[in-house]
Amino acid sequence: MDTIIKNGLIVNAHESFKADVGIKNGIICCIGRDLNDGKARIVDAADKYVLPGGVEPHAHFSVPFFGTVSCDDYTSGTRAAAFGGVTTVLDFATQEKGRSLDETAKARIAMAQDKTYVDYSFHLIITDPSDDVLAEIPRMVSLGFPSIKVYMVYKKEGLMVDDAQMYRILKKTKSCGALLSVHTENPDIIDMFTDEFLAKGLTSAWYHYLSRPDFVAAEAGKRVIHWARSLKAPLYIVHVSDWETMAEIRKAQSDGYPIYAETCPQYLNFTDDVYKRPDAQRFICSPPMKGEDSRRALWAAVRDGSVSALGSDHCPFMAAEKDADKPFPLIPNGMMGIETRYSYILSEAIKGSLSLNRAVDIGSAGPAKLFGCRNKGSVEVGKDADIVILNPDKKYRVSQSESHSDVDHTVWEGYENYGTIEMTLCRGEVLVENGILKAEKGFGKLVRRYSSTP
Ligand code: DUC
Ligand code: ZN
Ligand code: ZN
Repeated sequence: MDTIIKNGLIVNAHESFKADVGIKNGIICCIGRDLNDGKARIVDAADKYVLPGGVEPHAHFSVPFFGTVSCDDYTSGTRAAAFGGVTTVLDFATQEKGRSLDETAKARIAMAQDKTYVDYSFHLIITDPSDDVLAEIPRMVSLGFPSIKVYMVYKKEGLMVDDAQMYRILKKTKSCGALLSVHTENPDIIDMFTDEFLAKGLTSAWYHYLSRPDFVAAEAGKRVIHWARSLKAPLYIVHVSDWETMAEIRKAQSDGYPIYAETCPQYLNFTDDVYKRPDAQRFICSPPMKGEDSRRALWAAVRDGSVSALGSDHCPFMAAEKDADKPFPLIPNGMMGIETRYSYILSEAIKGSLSLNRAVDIGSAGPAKLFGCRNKGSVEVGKDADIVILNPDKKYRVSQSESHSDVDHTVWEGYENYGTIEMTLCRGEVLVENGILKAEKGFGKLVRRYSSTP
């Protein structure tokens, strides 16, 4: 064996037990008591948790948006991920209109190759679903990209697909075992509110929030769930932020439909109160944070398993861009979170808000399973040795000065995190140890993914 992690409490999505973990050639080769072969590097994990590396299902690296570009690229974004215990990141490859999915994927691989600290893949965002593009989807699934995303919003930005296009995409993804992700908001209603506010000179971040009332996300969510139900098509709703969408997803799940929910730490930790703060513009993201009723409903869904995955929706912009004295529709939408996502939910588990197994499920096993990362998401013989060693007794406060993204501020400043990640390993290699980066840029590999849907 190359490494043995000894005496820790292994926590997976559905079990916790004390054992040693043996690693050989990047794979977990055995799990048992008193492992030793006299040669392996020994890592003592007594009184610590041994967890699967986080799987981040939702990040936007170097994404052109609002006339600028999100400020983390594959290098800085995956560096922050590694410090946050994340060993696999899924971001997005957005189809330029007229371009094939194959070209879209190849261009994205060229951007990421040799640049990442952790393993990676991406969802393909379709913006121009021509017949040729629809016909490409099965091939992309067989090449290892079994997940497609569409926007029901960002109409003026040219990202949105219309209802008929979306229905056709859904039919296609269902037919070839791809999972369709969707950002659900109603663009026409948002534009109507936005125009009304701007005409009255109401331009602050508070009006970003008011331009997107709860029903804007819920109505779009209900529509797409309706279509998915009629087709019995698997559907993943990204960044669920409101109680009403969550209620609709629950109903579909209890009726037996494969409808999955992702939520994000910002919707679990903050409410619309943030839009009253002096730094409210830093919280401009879509969908915005909602009321306490939604926050509570999302927490209930996280606890009872109605939420399958936690995404960060990491899409950071520099403070100067967020703080610019501009009306809200011109402030780039997005916040940081890749470094805090997994540790936040583990911290909440240590505090008692949910079980550790649920935290591992939504932070790692759930997204690995849904998005077909077969070798990820569990501390189990045969899986990649993607492992986090967490000291549950050590607290810290999140601060920008201790963070590893390229962004110059964090909305998580001051959050008291219970538990400290002491080591992140990916395929048996130590990426981060006691706050020191050990990995080489370019260590991360493209993950070949497989269809997870029936
Ligand atoms: N919403 C954001 O706030 N940023 C990135 C993309 C999105 O949908
Ligand atoms: Zn979105
Ligand atoms: Zn997003």
